Amino acid sequence: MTTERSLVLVKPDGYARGLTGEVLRRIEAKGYRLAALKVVSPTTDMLHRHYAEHEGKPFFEPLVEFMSSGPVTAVVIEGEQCIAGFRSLAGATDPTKAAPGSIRGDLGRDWGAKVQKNIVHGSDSPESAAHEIGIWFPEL
Ligand code: DAT
Ligand code: MG
Repeated sequence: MTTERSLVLVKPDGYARGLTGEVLRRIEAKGYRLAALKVVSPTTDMLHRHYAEHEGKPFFEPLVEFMSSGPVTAVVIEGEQCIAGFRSLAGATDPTKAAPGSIRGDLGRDWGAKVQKNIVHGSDSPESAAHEIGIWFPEL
């Protein structure tokens, strides 16, 4: 079995609040390896490709606008089952419902915006991970 990789983003809210280190700490404490890491100001083209599955949904344009609002930290993490493992560390999409102990549950909240600002993104399947790593790390 090959070691799995996942694309993690510390979103503009997490970056602006100085939570990048806390997110990386949790990933490393869990035991995953940081295979690549950079601070990026994403283009709308990158974000449209990254969030293509959500095109047409009511939160799509607010999501792209939010993700364009400042730098993000993009990370490739590595380890057996790290895709599911990071989704578990991240917690539920809605930060109000995300369990305490998870990144979104401990560090996120509802801010009354049209899009949920929930600190982190993590790939949801090996196919998404390969697609997303290609967008954020074309050099890999
Ligand atoms: P996840 O990031 O947990 O994989 P997703 O892929 O369904 O969630 O959605 C992408 C992002 O869009 C999510 O992190 C926050 C936002 N979002 C999702 N559903 C939403 C909704 N119903 N209302 C507002 N924002 C939403
Ligand atoms: Mg998703």
